[in-house]
Amino acid sequence: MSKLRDIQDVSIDQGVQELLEKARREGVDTAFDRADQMSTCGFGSTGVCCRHCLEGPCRIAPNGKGPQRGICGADVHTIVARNFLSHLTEGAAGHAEHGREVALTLLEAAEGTAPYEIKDQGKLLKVAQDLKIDITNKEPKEIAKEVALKALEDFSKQKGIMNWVELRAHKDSLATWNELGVTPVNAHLEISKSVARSAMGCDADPLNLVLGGITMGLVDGYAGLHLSTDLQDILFGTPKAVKAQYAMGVLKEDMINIAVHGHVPMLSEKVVEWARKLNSEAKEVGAKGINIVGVCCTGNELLMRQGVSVASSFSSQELVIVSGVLEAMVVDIQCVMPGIQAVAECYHTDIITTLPYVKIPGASHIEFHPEDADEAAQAIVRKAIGNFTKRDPAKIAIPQETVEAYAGFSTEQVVEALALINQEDPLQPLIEAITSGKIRGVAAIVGCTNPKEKQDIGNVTVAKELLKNNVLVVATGCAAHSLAKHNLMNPQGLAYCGEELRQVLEGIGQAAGLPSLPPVLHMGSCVDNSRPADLLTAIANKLGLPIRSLPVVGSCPETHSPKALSIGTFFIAHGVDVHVGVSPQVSGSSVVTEMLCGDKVSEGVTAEKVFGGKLIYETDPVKGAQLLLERIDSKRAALGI
Ligand code: MSK
Repeated sequence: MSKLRDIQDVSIDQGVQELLEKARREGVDTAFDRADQMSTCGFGSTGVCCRHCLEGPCRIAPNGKGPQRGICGADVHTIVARNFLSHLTEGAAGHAEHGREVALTLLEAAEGTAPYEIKDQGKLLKVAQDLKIDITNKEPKEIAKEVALKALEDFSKQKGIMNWVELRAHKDSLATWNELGVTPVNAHLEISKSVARSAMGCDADPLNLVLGGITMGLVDGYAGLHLSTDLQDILFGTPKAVKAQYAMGVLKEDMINIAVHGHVPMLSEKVVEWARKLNSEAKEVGAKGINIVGVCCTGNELLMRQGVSVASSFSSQELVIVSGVLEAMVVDIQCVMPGIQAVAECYHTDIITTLPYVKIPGASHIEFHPEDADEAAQAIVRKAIGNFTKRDPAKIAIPQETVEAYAGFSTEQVVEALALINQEDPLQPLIEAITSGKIRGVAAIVGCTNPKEKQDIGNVTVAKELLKNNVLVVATGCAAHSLAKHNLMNPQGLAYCGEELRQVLEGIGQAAGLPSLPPVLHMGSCVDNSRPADLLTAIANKLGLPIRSLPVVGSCPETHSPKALSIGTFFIAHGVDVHVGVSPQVSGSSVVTEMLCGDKVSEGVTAEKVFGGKLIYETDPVKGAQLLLERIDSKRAALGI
């Protein structure tokens, strides 16, 4: 058996270290330790293993020493490109399914069959008008129904382009995609086509396969990210600045703790509502009340709109249970480790799955459908209440540390803050700061944490390097958890900012009556990567420039999920350079690597030549940040600023 890492090498989060030590003491297996025991497969990690049919699996030998083609004759470039496309398809499908479920919920809310309000009527009207829906003399519910039906067309129409591409895409980016023939018609059609073309005996052209991957990035971006954010804001409210607490210390010994985990906010919003309503029942069993804590992106969704505390990002999700005070972990979709059930069986925690297509052996299942959301949420909260007295006092240990963080920076909230400086032209102060060099560029730090990496170190290091160099940083997903836990979303983090950036943050903050904006702006969950994209589109429109020419970059230092690859591809398709710190599993093909990572002087077709942005793979976060700064500077130079 491989040696396990010292706990200090697993995470830089003190609370995670304490709980991992406890888990090891109690003989509880976690993802961090399983990662240490898993040897890396040289074929899979370079993308050269093909499992698309039953002739194989086939593997291409490195350095020409062994088979150079699969049994069907596919060479390494076809195999790597096809595997890359499969990853992107999986990522896009996850987010598209998220979008479709939100659209159905909006439809049911509008028809009165699901118990949800329309919380942001202003956004509803704006989206409806932008979709060219006639809103004259119509009730909000009528308009919401038409918006929901427009959204559902993006999963069914057979001609034209997706409605949300027309709604949200920058015209120059769209012109490039149309010229290449990669603009999606509808999400399901494109995902189905992508699965079909990846099958044995279909698409064998690496370039064509990578272009298919661009379509998957756009499906993810528009049917997943933009559509989900827009409709979730309409249903649950557009986030505004909010203060909350992060880290494992948000668990409370004297309260009933319920973790909400996954991605889709329809159920978790109801769990929060019913936890408030059933507080008196919690007191009857001896608890002071009910404490909801967030994990992964469900955590981000509730944080952004309700200020709910966040306990854990992806890689340490099992350790929330190891605290011994978690009565229930409620999960929906994506990033839910099957391993949580085995951990829960060592404590009194109930794992509750809620969707018919996401189950875990041994877990409880309370099925959720929007129309009976209240009943499901009540049953979940009552199940947790029933567990409170089953705790084993000998197994309780809650790390003390919590960290204060400011979140809730939707695009609308950012624009509102800027409007306090220039009401007529809110984007102007930001553009002036970029043009003058006070803000050298803008970076979105996004994506995950990964059990095989030292948790938080990549996300935090890239952020600090960029902040030090006066780059404005926004964050989403589990990367936002890392940055919040390490004081980059509260005033303490201003110490990491370059002098000029700090002045800008203070200037905007003081206009809003605060000492400063936080150094990193939390824009939300994975699907909320639509928010930085919206901000970029607005800036590009204002300047009359394509997005590809702006000094903006993305970074995903600790990703584990194919969803991060499809989101990254969405940004590359706009001409934004994207850094990843974990192998995207394409290095087995020089051709595919060159297409994605090559520069302007590379031979052949590259993402940089076609779109103006490329993939940057660098495991060292300091070097990764330096490469991003170089890209920012070259875009500034091209603009003459
Ligand atoms: S939850 S996709 S680990 S960000 Fe969105 Fe976190 Fe990555 Fe899942």
